[in-house]
Amino acid sequence: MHIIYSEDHRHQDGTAELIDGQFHPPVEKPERAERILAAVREAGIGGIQAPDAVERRILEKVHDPGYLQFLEKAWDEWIAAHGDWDALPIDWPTRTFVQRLPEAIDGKLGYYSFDAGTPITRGTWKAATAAASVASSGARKVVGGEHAVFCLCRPPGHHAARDLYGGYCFLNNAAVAVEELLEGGSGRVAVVDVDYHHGNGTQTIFYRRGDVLFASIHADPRQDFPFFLGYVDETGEGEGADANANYPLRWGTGWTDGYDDALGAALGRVRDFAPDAVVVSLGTDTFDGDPISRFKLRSDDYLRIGEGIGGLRLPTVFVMEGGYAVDALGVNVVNVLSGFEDAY
Ligand code: SP5
Ligand code: ZN
Repeated sequence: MHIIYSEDHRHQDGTAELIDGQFHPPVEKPERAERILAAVREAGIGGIQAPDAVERRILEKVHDPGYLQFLEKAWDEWIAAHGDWDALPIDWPTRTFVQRLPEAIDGKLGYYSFDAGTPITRGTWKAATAAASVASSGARKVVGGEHAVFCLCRPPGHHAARDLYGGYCFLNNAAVAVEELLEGGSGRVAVVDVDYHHGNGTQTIFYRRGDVLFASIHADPRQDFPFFLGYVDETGEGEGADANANYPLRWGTGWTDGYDDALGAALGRVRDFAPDAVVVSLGTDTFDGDPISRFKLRSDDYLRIGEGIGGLRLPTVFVMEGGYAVDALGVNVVNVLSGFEDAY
């Protein structure tokens, strides 16, 4: 399968991430994409191509125009106010507070975000739009007749909602791929999200849509980030009723004691939905050695994930999300893609 990659990902390179009350070097770092690129190249997964720029029109199908303008200008406003240091929010308009966009950059950061772990830097807009371009160009390849494509997106996207950033995500790359597939002639698209964290952004973007199924396997929101979405009883609304399926799993879950069954159930939902194409939000932070996660998958289990998805025999766009154990990141991603190709 073709691989789409942009070296502009490296412009997202924060100085610090707030984890457990302390500033640490960000786990979401350029080395991640470089390791994955080296591994897929060495494994001979397919040819590597640079993307064409995503159209603003597509970004505006996924995101609020005011949010996009904010992201594009946030860094300039931040350095004018505070100087050359990562921009981080510190106040939010939560329950009972008025939801009104402030003038000052500090207020805007809180208005458009949901966590303090996602630094905006000088290169954030450039890197985030490059990742969205990777997803857009990859989906267009599938529209053009390719059976599958791997979009090596970085920064990730599944936590980004219509007008919110967070969870290391700014633009929702998977949602961009969905919109390209729909525009290219797919009547129905299923998103399968196997990142350790619930894809709260993707879920909310499509929550009222009947033509897009969102199925996600993730850490139980009672225990882990993003905490406030990802429960079983979130099943969609309006036209989107019954087109949302969450499979939360407890800390410590491994392949045989929960993950395999949840994947089977999620893929069963996809089959019943009978989509024309699939977008996979591919996170490998479900790995046993991941520094911020608490599932217990082993490298071989990723072959099984790929085989399960390949068994759907549907045109598939893989969109890279999380995965922070850099030494195992390459083999885990390669295993998903080779398992898929073997089963397809
Ligand atoms: C795309 C993606 O995987 N985003 C994940 C964002 C997670 N941010 C919160 C991380 C909190 C880590 N807390 C556990 C630290 C272990 N000591
Ligand atoms: Zn994740």
